[in-house]
Parts: sequence; C-alpha cells; structure tokens
Amino acid sequence: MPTLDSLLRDLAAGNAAIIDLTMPLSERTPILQLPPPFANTQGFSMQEISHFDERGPAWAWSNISMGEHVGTHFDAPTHWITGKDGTDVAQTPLAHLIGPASIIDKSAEAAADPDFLLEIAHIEEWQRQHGPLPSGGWLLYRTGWDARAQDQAAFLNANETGPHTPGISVACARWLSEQAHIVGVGVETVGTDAGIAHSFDPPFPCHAFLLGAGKYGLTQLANLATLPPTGAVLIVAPLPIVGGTGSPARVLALVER
Ligand code: 23J
Ligand code: MN
Repeated sequence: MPTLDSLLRDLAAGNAAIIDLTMPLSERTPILQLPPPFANTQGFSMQEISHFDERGPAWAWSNISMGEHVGTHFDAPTHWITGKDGTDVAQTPLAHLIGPASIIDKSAEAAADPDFLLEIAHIEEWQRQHGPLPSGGWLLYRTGWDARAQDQAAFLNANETGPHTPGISVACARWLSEQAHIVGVGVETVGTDAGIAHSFDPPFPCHAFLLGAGKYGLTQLANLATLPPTGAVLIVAPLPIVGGTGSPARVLALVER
C-alpha cells in the first residue's frame, strides 16, 4: 500500500495518533522577560474588527499582534549573531520541518533543581539505552515545565537573582551543535536556554551554538510526556515570515499506538 494511504488508514484505525505539542495562544501566554537594558517582546493580543455587528453583519474577525518569539515558537538561525548569515524562518528547508523526534526526560531532576542542566553524560547515557539521536530530527528535552505554562510567574520562576528554569550546559550545547546530527532542540521552557544562561560563557549557549551551526530551536512545547522516547515524527509549522528570525508555530507529533 502507498505510504500515505497506510498512514491515513492507521490514523483512522487508531494505530497511529496525532498529538498536539502546541500551547494555546492567548493574552495569558507567558513571554520571556529579559533584564534591563535589553528590550522585550510584545505578548499576544487580539483586537476585534467585527463580530456580526454593524462593522461586519455576517462575519467575525480580528487583528492579532505578537512578537516572533511568543508561545510555542521556532527559532531560526538568523535570530542569533552567530547565525546571522544563516536562513531566516521563511527560508527553512521543508525537509527540516518534518522529521524524527527523540525525547530525553529530566522532569524528576528539574523538579528537584529548577536550575538543572542537561550534560553530555546524560545524552551518552540516553544513547546507550535508545541508540543515536535521530539524524535529521529533533531532540526534545522534557523537564515538566509545561505544567507551569498557565502561570507566567511559575513559568519564569524568577527571584532577586533572575529566572530559574532548566536548560542545557555550555559543553552540552556545543556538543549538540557539533557532534549530533539533529536539526534542532525543542524544550518546554520559555527559551531553549536555562534561566541562568545569561551568566554563562558564552551567554545563552544554546542560541549561540545551535543557531550558529544552522540548527533550530523550538520552545514552550506541551504534551512531551505522552511521546515515546523514540519513534515519533514531528511536524513543525512556523509561518513563512519573510526575513523573520522565528515564528509562533503549530507543532504536531505522529506516534504509533
Ligand atoms: C532573545 C534573547 C535571549 C533569549 C531569547 C531571545 C529567547 O529565548 C528566544 O525566544 O529565542 S533566551
Ligand atoms: Mn525564540
């Protein structure tokens, strides 16, 4: 049977399922908060144009506004100075937007330590159990942080020393950019870097190394807990914003049941 026919048959029969990894977009969607003197992104907002009224008797529609990096979103290489000569979001090769995904689960560690960092040794341990990271695909990093996404304060988890959210160490970010044959890294937190990554050398190493290597970031993912460690197929759909450094994205996973 042709591949797409058998996929549709398996979906209809429940042998395969579609899982939404996207957080809903609303005025309550948490956004990144950089410290002064840095400028910050706008959040999501919606302004009604008409709602079955004199402004449009048979139709309802709205304007929306938001930053490129709001909610579940895609980071293109041009987002960072190290990747400034790379592809913008509209130039992303389509083959990079559908691919295999593997999940590394450090939710217990992140619950015990909000500054938990993924290290090369954790990836090596994962690879001993599950095989190599998916070539041409995504490493999805589960931390349990999606449970906090309804509450900006809990999600950013900031105190007088700044935000405390789990991330990836400098060495591991460098290793993922240089040694792993992945197209990108996806996380549940507000950005791919740890809350304390402003103090790392280099600052924000996930952004610096991965985007500098032409790879991508995906943030604020939901429902990673429902995915198997390997075998899911990720469909990443950022808007083709011409010249855009990123975009809110619908992110879906196909899994076998
Ligand atoms: C700009 C500066 C620092 C960070 C970010 C953006 C993001 O997390 C992002 O959304 O790309 S850490
Ligand atoms: Mn971003």
